Formats: sequence, structure tokens, C-alpha cells
Amino acid sequence: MNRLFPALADPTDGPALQFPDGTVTYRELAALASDLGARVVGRSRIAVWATPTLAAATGITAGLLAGVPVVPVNPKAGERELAHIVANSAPELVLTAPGVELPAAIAGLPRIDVDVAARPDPQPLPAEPPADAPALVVYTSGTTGPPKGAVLSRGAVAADLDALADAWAWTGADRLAHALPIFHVHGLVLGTLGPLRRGGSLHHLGAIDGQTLAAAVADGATMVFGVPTHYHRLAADFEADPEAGRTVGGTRLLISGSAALTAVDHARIEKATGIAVRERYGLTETLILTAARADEEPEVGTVGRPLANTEVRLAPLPAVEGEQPDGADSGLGAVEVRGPQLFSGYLDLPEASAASRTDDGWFRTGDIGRWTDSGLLALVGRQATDLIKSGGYKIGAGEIENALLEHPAVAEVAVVGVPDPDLGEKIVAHVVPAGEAPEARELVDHVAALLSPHKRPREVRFVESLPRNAMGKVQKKLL
Ligand code: MLC
Ligand code: AMP
Repeated sequence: MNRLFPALADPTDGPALQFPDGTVTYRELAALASDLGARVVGRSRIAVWATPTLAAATGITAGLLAGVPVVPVNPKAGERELAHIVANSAPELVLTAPGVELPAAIAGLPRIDVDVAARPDPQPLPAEPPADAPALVVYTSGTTGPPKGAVLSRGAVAADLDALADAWAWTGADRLAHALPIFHVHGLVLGTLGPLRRGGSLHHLGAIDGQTLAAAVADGATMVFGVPTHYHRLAADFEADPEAGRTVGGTRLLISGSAALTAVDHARIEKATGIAVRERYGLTETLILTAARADEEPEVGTVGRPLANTEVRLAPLPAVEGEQPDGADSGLGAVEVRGPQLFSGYLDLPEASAASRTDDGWFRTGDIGRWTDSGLLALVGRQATDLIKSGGYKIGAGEIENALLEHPAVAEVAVVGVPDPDLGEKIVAHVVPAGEAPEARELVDHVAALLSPHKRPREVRFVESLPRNAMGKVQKKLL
């Protein structure tokens, strides 16, 4: 296949990556990543401790240059989650920024500290692996069980980034600004590998607020990526500091994804910046599927058109017992997709991989959508109530319930997502205590330490019993 990063094969002195811990040009990155790549070449898989740092981004780039599949690890993963990821993906070593104290679950692996201040000689790049060779294993939650490792091929990454380049007229002249985590598709594939594939640059802000973003745009950022929670908070910042909003209006594109942006926040951002936010839609397993194009005015409430070479269809919704079928005449359907950007399968989970597709090979997204008159996709919800999107993170209710049930003070529990203006949905745990109710804080910290801080309940409600149907199943809709 063609090179994943042509700009690293023939590097210039143009800017590549800027993170809070450092900045590199393409020439510097090519030398750092090829030198590091030469040290990992031939490994079956490597983990990268994916802090939002130049060191971690360089480590991921090095693995990809060397043709070695990379597992980006959430540096805040709790002990259970981290142990699962390490056992499931079996990386041969871990790359990290220097000075990091790794938790026990991963500290046993051989470790390479990435020194971004070094200026090594560039090493020859190995031949590019074929398009179906794995590039990344990205962990994502399902309704139940531990997170699954989605295997994304080099060809899938390249195809998706090229289709987005077409949708957004994204070129090597663009400078992208964001503050997304780099262990998920949004901040990693789109937000880090995207600029590198185009030969443009990334300004990773570490954390985002109105003034930081305004400074980045004044410094040349032409595109901004964020989850709706970022835009919600930016809207408030711009209302307090209109000058920051006007400065951010100097950028070319504001793009939101990973969850739905409310019409209210759309309007607030447009009022403050003069720019209508464009939404795009995808999943870890499918990468990005649809996007509001740069050459069209975005329609609020839609996620744009299918990308080039991407097929999206709406299948009849399965009837839910005791409910009116709302498929046919409402135009709603289950979103199913096909395209070159789809994942290769879940790591070591052939049954889950097979179940994710229909008999005729389409991937079931689990989202419910409809087409607008202008041929754009609008998402109206999800089929599974047990999947929660909070701050743009996908979180399985069952995983949190199981973690809480391990706490001795918890007898029964039901976890739901409750609408929240800042996080989209917030995780609320309904707990029947075993004996005297514990401090809510204790349960929250228990989940954060075992799974991940972003999976912690934002609210714990102690109840005497859970509503159950005749079969004994908890009726979450009544909570
Ligand atoms: C708080 N913290 C705790 C804690 N309470 N840590 C341990 N134990 C506790 N009990 C820490 C948090 O880790 C965090 O640290 C800080 O305190 C603030 O906590 P928070 O309130 O949870 O963070 P918040 O500011 O609300 O985060 C909002 C956010 C975040 C928008 C920054 O949700 C985010 O980064 N979302 C992006 C998700 C994403 O990239 N999704 C893409 C999935 S791919 P610290 O240091 O972290 O601030 C996908 C496909 C697609 O969906 O379409 O893109
Ligand atoms: P993840 O598994 O974390 O990749 O999350 C994928 C899910 O995020 C999708 O199935 C959608 O439900 C949701 N999602 C992504 N982008 C959008 C968007 N622009 N609007 C609404 N939901 C979105």
C-alpha cells in the first residue's frame, strides 16, 4: 500500500506536532520516530502510555512507521481495566514519556522512554506493510463485559482520513487544534494521525478553554476538533469573553463529534464565533462514516453525508415487546454501514466480531437514524439503553454495575445515563445498599480506581428496591 505518512518519508522543516511538552518539525519527527521504530520493528504489538504528550504521539508514530500494531492505553485506566487491556492485547513492550511511574498491571513490561529532546539520525524505514495489516488496537466498551479491542487496519485509517480530507478540504496547509485524549479514535486517528497523513500540523492544547483556543487560532489554527462537552464549555467562555469568541471565528472549521451537539450549543457557538459547527459521526469500530462537508452549510441536528466510498443504510428496527413499532412511517431505522474504513474485528473475540455484522456483511452501529429531505443523516438515539455517552466517552452500564456489585456495601444496582447539559449524559447509579448505606464518594472512587475515572457515577441514588418486571428484570425506564 501507499505510505501511511508520505510526509515522514520525505520530511521538510515544516511543523508537525506541538504538545504542551514540546514541538517537532517533520524532519525531527521522522528522525525520532524512525530511530524509535528501529528499536521496536518486528514486535507483534506494542503499548503506548497515551498521555497527551509529544512523547506518546511520537511513540505511536514510531510503531506505525515500523509496521508494528500499537495499543494506545488510557493512562488513567483503573487496575481492572488496565490488567484486562494488557492481558488481552499482550504487548511486547510499553513506550512512555520519561519519568512516568507505571501502575503494576503494566510496569512488568519492558519499557522504552521516549526522549523527544534527542536528535538521533534518521533510520531507513521498513517496507510499508499491506493495507490489511493491523495499525491500532483501540479499546471500546460494549453493553456488558470488559472493553473490546477494535483492530483497525492501516488501510482503514488511510481510507478514512482521505475521505475526511475530501469532505473538509483538509490539506497540508491546515493546522489542527484540539485537547482530545489520544487513546481513542477521535483524538488519535483523526486528531493526530490526520494531520500527519496530510503533512499538516497539530497543536494539542492539553486542556481547552476559550482563551487558550483563541490564542491557538491567532497562532494559525485553521481547524478545531472537540466533543460536545468542549463546545458547551467554550460557549460559556465566549459569552464571558466575546473577544475570544470573535478570535476563534478566524478559524476555517469548527468540528464536533463523538456525541450529539445540542441545537442550543450550536446556536451559542455560531453567535459567538460567526461559524456554524460541523458534526461528523462514527464509531471506534467504523472510524468516521458521515460528515457535514466544508463546502456546504451544515444543517443543525444532522451529522452530514456519507463519506466517499461509504455506504449507509437504514434497516427496519426490531419490534420491542410491549411497544409500538415506530420504524416504517417515521422513517427511522437502524444505521448499518459498509466501507473501507471498517475495523477488522475485535481482538480474540470471533463471536462478537461476527455478531457485529449482518448476514450480508453490514456493520450494525446500534444507532437509530433517519434521512433528511436533503439526504443528510440525522441520529435520533441508540438501540441499547445500556450504552451511555458521557463527555464523548462510550460507557457500558453493565461494566459499572459489575464493578459496584464487587463493593461489599452494594446489594443491588442499576446504572443509567441521565441527560446532562454539560456531559450529554451523566452516569447515575441506583444502589440498594447491603445494610447501612456507604458514602456515595466511596462508591464513586471505587469505580474510578477499578475501571476509569470517566466511568465513575456522577450521582449515586440510594433506593430501597429496584423496579423489576414479572421476570425479575430491572426496568431501567422506570428509574
Ligand atoms: C475526578 N477525577 C477523578 C475523580 N474525580 N479521578 C479519579 N477519581 C475520581 N473520583 C479527575 C478526572 O480524571 C479528570 O482529570 C478531572 O478529575 C476532571 O474530571 P472530569 O470532570 O471527569 O473531567 P471533565 O473535565 O468533565 O472531562 C470532560 C472532557 C472529557 C470533555 C474533557 O470528558 C473528555 O476528554 N472527553 C473526550 C472523550 C473522547 O475523546 N471520546 C472519543 C471516543 S471515539 P483530567 O486530568 O482528565 O482532567 C468516538 C468515535 C467518534 O466516540 O465519533 O469520535
Ligand atoms: P465510540 O464507541 O466511543 O466510538 O462511540 C460511537 C458512538 O458515538 C456512536 O455509535 C454514536 O452513538 C456516537 N456518536 C459519534 N458521533 C456522533 C455525533 N456526531 N452525533 C451523535 N452521536 C455520535
